[in-house]
Amino acid sequence: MSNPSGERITGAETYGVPMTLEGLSVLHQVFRFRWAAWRNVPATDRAAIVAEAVEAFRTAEESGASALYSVLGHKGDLLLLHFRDSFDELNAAELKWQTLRLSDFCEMSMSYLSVVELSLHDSSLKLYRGLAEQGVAPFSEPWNAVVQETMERQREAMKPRLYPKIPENRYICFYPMDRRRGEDKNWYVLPIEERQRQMDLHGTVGRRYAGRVRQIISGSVGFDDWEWAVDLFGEDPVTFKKLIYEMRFDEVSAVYSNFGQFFMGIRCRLEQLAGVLDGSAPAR
Ligand code: 76R
Repeated sequence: MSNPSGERITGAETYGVPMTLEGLSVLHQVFRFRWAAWRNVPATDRAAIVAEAVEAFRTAEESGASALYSVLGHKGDLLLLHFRDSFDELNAAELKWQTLRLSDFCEMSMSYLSVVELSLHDSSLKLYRGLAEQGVAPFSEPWNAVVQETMERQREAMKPRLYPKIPENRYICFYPMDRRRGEDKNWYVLPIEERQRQMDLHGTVGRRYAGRVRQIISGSVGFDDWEWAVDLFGEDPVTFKKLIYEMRFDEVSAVYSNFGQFFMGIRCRLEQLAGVLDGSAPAR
C-alpha cells in the first residue's frame, strides 16, 4: 500500500490506537459473609434483615442492573454485580448496600470497577489506512471528523451490546486481565496490523462458543488494577473451561495475556437469598 506521494505505508505510519466504544459502568463486589455472627441472630431478625436487602435491590434485579451470585471457594461468599449508566449511579448502589443491615455481615474481599467496552480493531485499521492513503494526517480536522462520525455510527449500531442487561444465566465466570507489556513481549508496541490480525483470530475462536457463552468485556485502564474485566455467562461451567483453554492456544492469549484471580459464581435470585444464607445452595 502506498500514500499519494508513492511512499509505502508501514504499520508504524498508521495511527495505532484502536477506536473503542464505551457503554455501561460496571462494579463487581465480592463479599465474605460472617457466618458465625449471622448464626447468632434470631431467625425473625434474620428474615427482616434479608427482606430489607431484597426490597432495596428488587427493582435493580428486575431490570437486569444488579445481580447476586453465590461464590465457590475461599475467595468470597457473595458476588454482587452492578451495571449502571454512570460511576455516580454505581456509587449510589454501593452506598445503598452499605446502609443495609445485611452489609454488617458482608466484608468486601474484592471489588472491580470498569466500563463495558467494544474495541474496533478491524474497522479502525481499515479507516486509518484509508485516511493515510488519502494523505489525511492523524488528528487533523478532517481526520477527527471522520473518526468521530464513524464512532457515532458504530455506537448507535452497537447499542444493545454497550448497554446490556446482566444475562440471566445460572453461572458467571469473572476475572481481570492485562495484555503483556514485558521487555520482550509487549502488545502495545506491535503494529496495529498485527494486533488486528491476532484479535481477528481471537474473535474466530470466541464465535465458536456463540449461544453457549455470553461474554461481556469491560475496560478498566485508569479505573482499576488490570486492563480489562472478563465476564462470561452460561449454563454449563465446563464450557467456560473449554473456551478459556482453547483461547490459551491463541497467540493473543498465549503470548500477550496475563490473568488475575478467577471467580466462579452461581446466580442467586434475591428470593433465594434467605435460603442461601441459611446454608442451602441456590435452587434452580
Ligand atoms: O466483540 C466481538 O464479537 C468482536 C470480537 C471480539 C473482540 C474485539 C471478541 C470476541 N473479544 C474482543 C475483545 Mn474477547 N474474550 C476475552 C477472553 O481467557 C482468555 O484467554 C481471554 C479472556 C475471553 C474468554 C473472550 C471471549 N476480548 C476482547 C478483549 C479486548 C482486547 C482489546 O481490545 O485489545 C479482551 C481482553 C478479550 C478477552 N471474545 C470474543 C470472547 C468470545 C466468546 C468472543 C466471541 C463473542 C461473540 O462474537 O459472540
